[in-house]
Amino acid sequence: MSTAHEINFDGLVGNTHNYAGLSFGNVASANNKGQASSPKQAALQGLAKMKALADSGLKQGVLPPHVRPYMPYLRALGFTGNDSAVLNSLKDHREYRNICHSASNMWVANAATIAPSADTADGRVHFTPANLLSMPHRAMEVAQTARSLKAIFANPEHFAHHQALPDGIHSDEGAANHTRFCREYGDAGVHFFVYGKSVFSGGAAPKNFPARQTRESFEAIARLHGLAEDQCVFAQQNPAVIDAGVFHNDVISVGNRQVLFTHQDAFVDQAAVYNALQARCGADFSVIEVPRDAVPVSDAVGSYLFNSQLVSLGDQQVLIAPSNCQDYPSVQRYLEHTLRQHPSIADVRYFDVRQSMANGGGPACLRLRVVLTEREIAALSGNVLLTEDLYATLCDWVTRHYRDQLNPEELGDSALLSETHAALTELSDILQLPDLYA
Ligand code: SUG
Repeated sequence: MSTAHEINFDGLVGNTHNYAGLSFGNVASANNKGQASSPKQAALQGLAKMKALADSGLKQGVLPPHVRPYMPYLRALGFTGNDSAVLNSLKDHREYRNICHSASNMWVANAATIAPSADTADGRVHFTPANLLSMPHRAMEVAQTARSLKAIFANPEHFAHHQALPDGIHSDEGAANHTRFCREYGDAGVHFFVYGKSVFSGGAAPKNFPARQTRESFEAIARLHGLAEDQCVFAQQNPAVIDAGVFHNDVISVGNRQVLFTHQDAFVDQAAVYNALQARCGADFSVIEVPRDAVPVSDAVGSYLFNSQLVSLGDQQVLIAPSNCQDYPSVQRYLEHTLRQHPSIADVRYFDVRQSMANGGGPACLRLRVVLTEREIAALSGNVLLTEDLYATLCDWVTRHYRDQLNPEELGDSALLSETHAALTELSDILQLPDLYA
């Protein structure tokens, strides 16, 4: 075993952050459709969370936003002429306008699934970008996600990159449905893959909202990453909670090291899921289960209680929760009176990420966890680990380039595309990643 660290790489919010109601099955996205957004506040809220975690002694990375509006999408659909002409045509194509401006790439928990080198057959860190096939505005993230990951994790001695999975049988939303359990981060881990439905086996499926992750996608990823069978546990989300707005498992569960924090209604055959995890992880694995009588699923979805980050500080864990949890009495009671008593939880800290939350993205959606050894950290490319300096530079960059407010009718404005180009050209210099963008 070698010393390894969990690094949270957070998505830097892009300058077109807006509320277009694009995600069917995501309650917040539907409820806030058409509201004005603040890209500047959204990005600064995200950076403040990153800074606070870095200040606590955790390693924190940054993943860059994508170029939006995404012109290759529009050109592939037959819109022609120069960029202004293409954007001008969107006046009569509101749906395409909204899709190509989405800043949804900020939720990097959906960017990829990752296996650390301690777990893989060839001893390298493996990355599979998510295909995000269930939503058009998300499916267009794949090319840039793959490019960004290859730019940062470039060294082939340590990092292996797979292509996104090929088709709808393998609909894949990445780490939002994946948790790795381990004693120390450098130990071999157990991969917990949670899916919404199985295409081949049939069985239970949600009735109203889509199941965005298939079992077959995670089986393929386990094969690609060279994981042994006894390192994997597959579990199905309870279809009833998908229908209640739990569109990813990270809306109802979070895990870290040897702890799973979850809701009583999260999985199909919950007792069997716990037993399988216990059998693979060993005696010190534990579950903190929130009973439905204490927190109903509707409050879990509204507050995003489980979209918290569970991070290790020394031997204890700290819950990094969205401040929206303070608006729900049941959640507040649970966190302040029950969870704080738990021997493995040292603290609960609240963060205001309301700009992201209004699109259904809490603290955990904004981060992609990558476990790296010290040698692998030394092999990273670019200036992507958050320091005082990088934080100050990024805050200044956001303040200069981002709008305070973005109204839905401003989407399609070609000035916004020029602002994106200016901002991202400078960002690729700041992050010292010259080939970041095409
Ligand atoms: O895919 N929302 C994202 C939120 C992703 C949250 N991620 C995790 N749970 N890990 C989604 O539904 C809304 C965009 C809009 O409506 O404008 C959106 O894409």
